[in-house]
Amino acid sequence: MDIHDGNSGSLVGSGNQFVASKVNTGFQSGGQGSLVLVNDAPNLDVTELTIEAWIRFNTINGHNMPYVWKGDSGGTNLTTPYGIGINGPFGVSVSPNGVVSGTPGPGKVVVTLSDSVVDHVILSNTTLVVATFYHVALTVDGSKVRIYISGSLDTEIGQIVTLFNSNFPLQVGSLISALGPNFFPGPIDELTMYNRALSAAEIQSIFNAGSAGKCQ
Ligand SMILES: [Ca+2]
Ligand SMILES: [Ca+2]
Repeated sequence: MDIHDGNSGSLVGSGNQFVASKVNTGFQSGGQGSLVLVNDAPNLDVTELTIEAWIRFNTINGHNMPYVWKGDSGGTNLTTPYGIGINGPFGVSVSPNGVVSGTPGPGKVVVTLSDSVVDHVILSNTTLVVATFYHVALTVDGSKVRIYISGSLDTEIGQIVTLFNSNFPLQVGSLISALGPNFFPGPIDELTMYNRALSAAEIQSIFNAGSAGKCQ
């Protein structure tokens, strides 16, 4: 897993594999508790961000299918400043003060943001389908939250929480907890995080690079 600033990830759990993917190979979780773990570091404590990656889920397998999560091992919303995944068949749940924007449904992109007091869950307008590669980008700029799918703006909503400093590790592909299912069933490729919101033009250009990859 390439992380430009040198936060190295370690493989946790069994069945981790690197599979043929969008740009050469990508990481694929072997199941619940099989992930890339990146320790907490100051450069992961951001107030603005972009998370972008090529993803493909091979099935709809559970409550949620997180592919990036910065919170506790069990997936408690108020422990994570940011998380992104694909919604499963059982909708979403938030804490008593939480806010849900959009309509849950299997195959929706689901974003979780929190300031540790309020959780804001945002769902994409578009429903993604199994066995298909999508480029998905989340941007948070301090006032708006946007989800781009395959280079085009899909969702834009007012930001209601300021991302807080979490001490939990970044979990890629699955939550650490053995309870589940809460893992992403397919390849995650070219995953990149930025400490600013990329522009629509920058995201379009990454999407257009396609299987050539943005780093080549
Ligand atoms: Ca790759
Ligand atoms: Ca931290």
